[in-house]
Amino acid sequence: PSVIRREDYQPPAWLVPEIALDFALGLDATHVTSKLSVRRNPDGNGSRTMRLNGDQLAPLAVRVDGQAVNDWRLDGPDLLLDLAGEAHEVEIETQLNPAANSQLMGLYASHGMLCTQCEAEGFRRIAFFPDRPDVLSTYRVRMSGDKAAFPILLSNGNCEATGESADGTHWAEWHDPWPKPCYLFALVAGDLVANHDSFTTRSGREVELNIWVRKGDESRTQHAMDSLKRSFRWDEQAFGREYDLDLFNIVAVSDFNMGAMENKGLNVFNTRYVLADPETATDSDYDAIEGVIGHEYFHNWSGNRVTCRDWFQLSLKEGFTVLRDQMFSADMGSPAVKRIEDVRVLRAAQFPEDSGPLAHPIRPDSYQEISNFYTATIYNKGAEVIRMMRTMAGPERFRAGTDLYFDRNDGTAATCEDFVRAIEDGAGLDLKQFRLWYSQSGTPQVTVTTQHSGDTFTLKLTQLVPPTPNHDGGAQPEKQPMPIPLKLALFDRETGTHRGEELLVLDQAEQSFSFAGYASAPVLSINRGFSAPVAIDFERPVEDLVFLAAHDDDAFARYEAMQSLVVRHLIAAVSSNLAEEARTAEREAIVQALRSILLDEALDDLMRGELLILPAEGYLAEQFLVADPSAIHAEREALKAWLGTKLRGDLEALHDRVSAVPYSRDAAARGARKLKTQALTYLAAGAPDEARRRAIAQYCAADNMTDRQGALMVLAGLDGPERGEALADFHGRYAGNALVIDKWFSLQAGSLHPKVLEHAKALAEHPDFTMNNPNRVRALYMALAVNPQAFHAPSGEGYRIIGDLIRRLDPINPQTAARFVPSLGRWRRIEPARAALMRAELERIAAEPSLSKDVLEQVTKSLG
Ligand code: B3K
Ligand code: ZN
Repeated sequence: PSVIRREDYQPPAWLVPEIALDFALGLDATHVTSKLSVRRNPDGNGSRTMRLNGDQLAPLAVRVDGQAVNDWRLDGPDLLLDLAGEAHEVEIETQLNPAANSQLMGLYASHGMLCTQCEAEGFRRIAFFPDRPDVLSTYRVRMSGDKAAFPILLSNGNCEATGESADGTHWAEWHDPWPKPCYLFALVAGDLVANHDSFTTRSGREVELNIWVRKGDESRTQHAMDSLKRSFRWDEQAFGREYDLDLFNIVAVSDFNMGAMENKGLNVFNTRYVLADPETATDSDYDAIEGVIGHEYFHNWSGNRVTCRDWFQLSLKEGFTVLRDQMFSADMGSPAVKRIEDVRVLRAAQFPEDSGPLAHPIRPDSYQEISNFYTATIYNKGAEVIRMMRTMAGPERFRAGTDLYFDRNDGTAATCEDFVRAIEDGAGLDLKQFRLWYSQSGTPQVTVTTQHSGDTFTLKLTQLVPPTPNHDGGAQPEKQPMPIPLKLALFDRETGTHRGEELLVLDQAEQSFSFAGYASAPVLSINRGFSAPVAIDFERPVEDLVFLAAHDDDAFARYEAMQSLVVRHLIAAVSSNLAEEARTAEREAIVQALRSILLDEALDDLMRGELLILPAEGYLAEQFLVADPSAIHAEREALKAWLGTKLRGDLEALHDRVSAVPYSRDAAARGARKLKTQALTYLAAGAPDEARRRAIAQYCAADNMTDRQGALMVLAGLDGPERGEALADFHGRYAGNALVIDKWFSLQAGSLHPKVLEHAKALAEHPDFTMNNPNRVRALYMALAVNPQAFHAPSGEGYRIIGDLIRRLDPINPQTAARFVPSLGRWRRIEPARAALMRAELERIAAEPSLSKDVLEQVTKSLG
């Protein structure tokens, strides 16, 4: 397999300042004519040869400066052309079959509509072109097609002309004045209706906003539109960024490989991140829509106006834009709750990446298939790294840094180094050593020990960045210490208060920090707000955790204390070094802590809900060098049952209280709904009959999807006739609503029911299941892959189901298939019997004769 390396970067020999594309549209035959004005790059290597990337394209005609030529040649999928002069016009014709494009990259058909996905390397499936992000062009797009089939014709920028022909076709011409790389090109043609609105920017530009959906879906677009307008306003206020066109279009597509795509002026979205109403979308769905709408909009500056020089710089736009969307969502809702959720995602998705066979730095040094690098590391750890710079600089100075970054790099394809330098210069920080965060992979482990003598409290901190494989010759066996910003506070045990938060930067392997004036030993609260994406190892008395769980004024730290209390108990219980008496004592400590959270009147319900969440099994597994998933599952369920039994009265009272809160979208009502289902979850473990009764009542009374889905989730995990009845009712009620039917699949595949694997196999045969829709595939199989008791069934059947899926899906949609490999790739960290089964499954995949580059890279790295 060919490996692309960051150090091999060469500027392009030829630039394409302008491109004109002409599409004669048809679902199974689209004719494309591309006219490129090309110019020799003064900073290039001077080669006469222009490389035009292609992927399954055949050139029907090639013209240079108007003359047909035939001295072009193919180099694999690419077309090479020798050009003698300084500037030429290159024209190439190709023909595509969008209906046959099941990969959903390039131009494809979805429910009779045509749309594109070009990032990262999809444009080469549409036209021969130097498909690399450092070639920026202004685009003119003309498209024509049957007016009845494609009444709406959209592309980037502004529509400049439209017309009709006598043969029933019509056409439109679009022009985007902003130069862009081809990965930001988009085209949509279909029978769509819009929610129209407008936004006036701070300098008075009137922007037309449209959210385009299939007929019948328009009533579910208002939340997305409101989120879009809030995003426009927020980016002006928080980052000084204003929109730069008169039109902003969003199109919702139901067949889509990921969440959404930030094409200039024409964002294409998975329907999942657009459509919502209370009846069909949960509160989490609403939050996700707001976050993704914001994310794609914010890319207009962090991604489009300033783009990436090469794909190694992906985190330049993705890490920064994730940070921006996190800050936006925090400002729109509860910053405390948002921070806790973001850390939970990081720990669930990114920490395992960093400690597994696919570990890579946020700026990788090599890749085989770039689609495999749209990871939690690039996105979420990338955001954490920039957040640390912000923490060290403070908000104002950080803003000066980002202003400088946008100023300096506007209109260019930049690097992570450009970003760091702008923050250094604009914020006045020295980030020399900090750059290690870009090149070293692995989650740093910080060990804390404390000492108190006289009136001085001393903190001894050590850091260790574990070795990581980083394939293709880039292994990182030894790491250097990195600057780790740690926010901390020292609490007085008597008063429950502290003297103010401090920021320490640990930048050596080992360092001590002393604090004078503490006559009695304070309680340390460290890594407050999760100021650094590290794992903290701190042996401390249980009383201190109980104290912090009750008193810490930093919401994240309070959550963390609660989590630690549970994590350390479960680790001890799983490692079976807990005598029965100690186990009971520890469980009782957790009961007390949870009870005080249930009863604390100062807490809002959204935050109370966070504090009630038990650490995920995946996160617990991470705490072991080699994990036994059955033991973790059993201990965690046993604790849940214990809590459900001991707190039954409190939980029933809670369920009664929150069930009386009427539906609204305000924080109090959302908090009530979150707790409603959490109460049921604990009761289901400790008092199943009571839970069943309440879940049925909640299901029947539900006037919103949050309550209905929550109740159904609980019922789906329990036995009894109500289970089947409720599932059938749900399916019948929402037949035809693909996003809700996805939930129906997920709930069953993700359930605690002992027969979950049997259910999953039956679901794969259900008439509503299809391998051609990524949302449906993920609904069934991703839910299963992240359901520990199903995936890790001792028989290996869970592994087999996921392995079979990968092999069957790869020829249809390699990008989506490759996303399932990392679950099996964790074998080294799982007990030996299962590890062998997981490995065998990977080997079975590897033995397939013609694997995609995507799956092949993930499988070989996971085995290697
Ligand atoms: N930039 C796109 C991701 C494209 C993924 C291609 N495999 C969405 C986003 O991050 O906003
Ligand atoms: Zn993004």
